[in-house]
Amino acid sequence: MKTTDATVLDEPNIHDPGADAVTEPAVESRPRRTTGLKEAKIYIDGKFYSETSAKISVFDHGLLYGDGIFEGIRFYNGRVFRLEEHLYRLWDSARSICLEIPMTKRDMTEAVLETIRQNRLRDGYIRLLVTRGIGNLGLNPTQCKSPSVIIIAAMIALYHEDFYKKGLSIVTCATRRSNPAALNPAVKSLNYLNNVMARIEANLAGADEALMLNDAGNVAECTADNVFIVKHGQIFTPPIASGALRGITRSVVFEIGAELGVKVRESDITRHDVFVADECFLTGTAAEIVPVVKADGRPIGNGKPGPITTRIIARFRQVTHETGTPISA
Ligand code: PXG
Repeated sequence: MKTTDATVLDEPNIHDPGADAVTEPAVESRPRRTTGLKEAKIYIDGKFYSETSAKISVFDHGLLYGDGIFEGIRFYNGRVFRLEEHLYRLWDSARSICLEIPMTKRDMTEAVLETIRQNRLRDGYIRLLVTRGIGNLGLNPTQCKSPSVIIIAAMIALYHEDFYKKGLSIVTCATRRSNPAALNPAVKSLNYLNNVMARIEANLAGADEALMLNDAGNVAECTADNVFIVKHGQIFTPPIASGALRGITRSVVFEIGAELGVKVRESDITRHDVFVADECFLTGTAAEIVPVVKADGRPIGNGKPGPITTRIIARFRQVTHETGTPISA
């Protein structure tokens, strides 16, 4: 598949009534400009489309069965952060579900970079999906002959600085992290309904995030973020076997901990451990590193972001701005 000669198929609507207008075409009920960009160009299978013309078939098993995989990637200051690791995880997800990604990692890298270039962005977010492709209405994927690759670049809705300064509240939810013997949560599949259900629980409880436990009752992670606690100067996070995703931001915390001389260890964590922690924080591509100051109504530590969390956030910001795959050709 060629990725370098991609063209923009649909010109942006030159009669666009403007950003504040709410007029929609009669058959379009989607919100417009969901990328936050005025003239977004979305990559589908080697070509670029405008936001309103970027479409996939209703017979794509990604839609019919959630049969597909995804990655959420950030770029900062003209560089894509940890792109190689995201692609490795994507390829692992694909292998696990017997999905053959129809291009090489090198072509995928170029497709991601070209999508960012086409959208003239230096800082933002990439949603990369590979769907099983078009099949019939049965779930058997053997009819799906050609997987689709979709790359969406968006402006990232930056969280308000208060979010990082004041910290979040989390609640334990009843929805468990899926058992690895069912759909292994290590697969970043297009079926995220389990996490969506957990997120709804947090919303209904008026909390910022949901803490998800595994079948053993230990902490696994939050709905789109890994969990860390700090106790007696050491950092702990649940192991992958607990159901935690092998988060890329999580792995950066291990590196920063080593740099700062703070031990970071994998260990089973219970709700009790969270309640009595000195500090707690979450990590994920979208949220980056964010302090947690309340769990199930209990203040964590003194109810304010802790000193180790604050140091890690500061170092993380340097790392994200100084490293990564350059976007410019
Ligand atoms: N846990 C889960 C279940 C995730 O899906 C993370 C942790 C954090 O991993 P990274 O590699 O990002 O540090 C994720 C991340 C989004 C979005 O909208 C991202 C994720 C999941 C759902 C939504 O950006 N993935």
